[in-house]
Amino acid sequence: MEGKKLSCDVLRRTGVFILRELISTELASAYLKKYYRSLEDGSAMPRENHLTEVSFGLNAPLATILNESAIRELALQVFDGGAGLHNIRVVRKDQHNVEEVFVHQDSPYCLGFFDRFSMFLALSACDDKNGGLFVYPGTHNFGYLGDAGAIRHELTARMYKFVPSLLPGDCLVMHSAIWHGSSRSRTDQPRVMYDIQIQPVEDPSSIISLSDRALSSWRLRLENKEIFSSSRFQRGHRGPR
Ligand SMILES: O=C(O)CCC(=O)C(=O)O
Repeated sequence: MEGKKLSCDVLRRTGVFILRELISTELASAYLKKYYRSLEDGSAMPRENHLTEVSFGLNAPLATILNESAIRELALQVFDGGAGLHNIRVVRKDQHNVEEVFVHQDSPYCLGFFDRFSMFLALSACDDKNGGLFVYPGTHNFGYLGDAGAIRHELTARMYKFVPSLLPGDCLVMHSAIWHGSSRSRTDQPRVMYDIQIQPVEDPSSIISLSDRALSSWRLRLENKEIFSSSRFQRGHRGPR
């Protein structure tokens, strides 16, 4: 489930693949500095109601990662020349938060169709000690489970738990329906990674095209409250925390 070259076959079967050295350590370190500057100047903001998410807009300095050729090429490989962006953010643990994130799927928190992968690009070392992600390979094959929330411990207790150790520049590609979480950080070493969520460009929830193919004409540019008169978001249920 890892290498310097993507195996689409392994990725599709296990839902997980680690690309070693997707970007250079120098580039990862430049983006880590940019991340800290963005927190200082307010162009990236920790999100309320989420333990680890830092949000920023597509015009923010941190979003230029999308122009890096290694990122584009990987996205195009995963989606056969037609990738779109669902969302981009940073997820981090540091002195402000070291807590565990419960086992969950990301799919229920996303829009559009279900064929989607996160490219978790490590800007710092990310491992079990500093609260790195762990995943249960193959669990995306169960599909969407019908609700959002913490998956029962009894269900994963006897499953193979994959806890990758990532170095700056490594990238964990993970299907959004995979059951995953992260443990409590036991060090003062920050854990910082991008989450670049990619999908077929034709998915109406794609916000930009990462290929030369156009976005769907079915793209619905409405806010949650413009669509629903009552929904779980409006009742305050936001994300896996
Ligand atoms: O940052 C983490 O440790 C987990 C984040 C995550 O899985 C999520 O937000 O869906």
